[in-house]
Amino acid sequence: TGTNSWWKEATIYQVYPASFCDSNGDGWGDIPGVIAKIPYLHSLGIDVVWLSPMYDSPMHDMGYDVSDYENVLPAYGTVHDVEKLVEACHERGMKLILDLVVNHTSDQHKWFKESRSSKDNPKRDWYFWRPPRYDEKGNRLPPSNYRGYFAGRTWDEHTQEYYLNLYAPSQPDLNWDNKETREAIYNSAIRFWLDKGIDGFRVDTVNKYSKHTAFPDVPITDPKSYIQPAIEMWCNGPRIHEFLREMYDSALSPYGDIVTVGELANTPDPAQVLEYVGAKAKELSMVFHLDIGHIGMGALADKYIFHPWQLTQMKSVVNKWQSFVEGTDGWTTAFCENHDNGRSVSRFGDDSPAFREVSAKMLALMMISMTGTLFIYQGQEIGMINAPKDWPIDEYRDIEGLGYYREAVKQTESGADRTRKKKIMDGLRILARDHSRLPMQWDNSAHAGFTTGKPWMRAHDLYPEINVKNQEGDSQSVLSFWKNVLRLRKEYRELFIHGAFEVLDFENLQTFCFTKSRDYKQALVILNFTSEIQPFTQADKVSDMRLLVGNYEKSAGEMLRPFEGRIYIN
Ligand code: TEU
Repeated sequence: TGTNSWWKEATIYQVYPASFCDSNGDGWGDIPGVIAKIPYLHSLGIDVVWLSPMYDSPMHDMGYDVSDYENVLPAYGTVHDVEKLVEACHERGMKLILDLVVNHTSDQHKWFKESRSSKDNPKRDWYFWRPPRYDEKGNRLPPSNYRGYFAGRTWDEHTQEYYLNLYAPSQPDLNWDNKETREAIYNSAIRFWLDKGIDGFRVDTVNKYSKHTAFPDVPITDPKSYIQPAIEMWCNGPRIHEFLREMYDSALSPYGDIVTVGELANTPDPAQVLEYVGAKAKELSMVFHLDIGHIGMGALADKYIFHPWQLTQMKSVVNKWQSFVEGTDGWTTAFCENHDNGRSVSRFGDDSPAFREVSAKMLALMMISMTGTLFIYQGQEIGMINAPKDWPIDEYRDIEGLGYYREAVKQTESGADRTRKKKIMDGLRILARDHSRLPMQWDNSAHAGFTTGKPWMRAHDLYPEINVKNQEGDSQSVLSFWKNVLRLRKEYRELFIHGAFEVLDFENLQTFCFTKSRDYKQALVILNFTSEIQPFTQADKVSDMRLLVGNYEKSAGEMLRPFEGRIYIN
């Protein structure tokens, strides 16, 4: 994790393989499809492709349930296809990173099948098995009262014990406390792919590998339920730094300056984050701070209840992780979309026809001026928006969203909470993970040009209007805008990628203004987050600056137009 590492200035593009490009008409995106689009990504200005899981999997959680780390899901292609993708990237001076999903495997992984086969199987201890408890009436209870992300604890009929799963029952948690398990993970999931020439990993659920293995009950915070939120039982656990340091030393660093970006949950304290990403820590290159995705979400079990939010929330989140790098040896990330969130235009801008393009460009201006490694999610570069509000729940596919929906239906039907079903459905329309998983919109042919077959998930109704092909020939399009500002980000890298961040006029609920500075150079970024005209409160600052870029064609005026964004520079 050196100071001048290549990955600091890289623009990384996340490909969600199921939904990107289908080359053979089976309705699923695939690796040959990704290879075909490498020239497109290159022309956009992308340096690194991050491929979400393409491993073999029963696909209960879209490949975040891996049944074989050393094979590729047949619908996506073969290991050889991934090797060809590495080559295609390297030929153009680009790099490829994969998703490392090693907190859990699928229950179809051979390790788990062995582990569950008997109590004395040599791999029994590779997962967390515990006997049941019983209440006064003799009813069987799980070993502890935790609520997982998608489910509770899971009973195994065969060996009459429970196994731990923080996510779905089909995603049993691996036991990292077992040295043999860790070695198997390093060999199978890490070295196998680094040996094929990939350039690093996005590391799924990076701070959940070390559990409090006595599994004590947590205090009851939700008296209505037996299961309780218990993130403190697995986030930043007792041995986590030992594990990550070992993984770095023995599996990652032997391959040189590869990049690792961890997905870090529930770690609000910057000092604690530095323990993961400080150069001296020798654990990870950087992490995703997920707070931006949480804007407008409920907490824990109320995740999918939408809460109207204020711009000051966004400002404090951005400010926190932008300022994080000042005076430390840590690095940060900049992103506002991924496969676990709704589309940024729909959440933070306005996706109505009048404003969706201008707000996509305004958000692009915010992103390209952020310190840290920049991540773009597929479709963000053309301003893709959430699924239409009138789509019924049957169009949704995500295990998590559907889990919340079914729970809400039960609560409403039983009378426990009559408004729950409506509240969750309203929330899913904005926040569901499905919105980002709709097929990539390439052109105006059937199914957005994503597939010639029947897509696994319905294409957006608006693809005839919002698609790559329309935008490629249009110098005013969202896509052309992104190309331009990604280039400017590199040209003024000292300011945008490395500059010191400062918010101006923090309390203003309509506009987000900040500066990026380095030595005597300064950029002033002005973003109107509303669909109304707003006063240009920073007018006095720009007399000795010039307008570098803005998202309106006609030159800048005294007032800020709806969703107007401008960057001035001295
Ligand atoms: O997500 C981990 C995670 O805990 C969340 O931040 C996630 O957004 C989820 O919705 C929790 O409520 C990662 C992957 O990004 C996600 O797609 C997987 O489902 C999950 O791990 C399990 O592997």
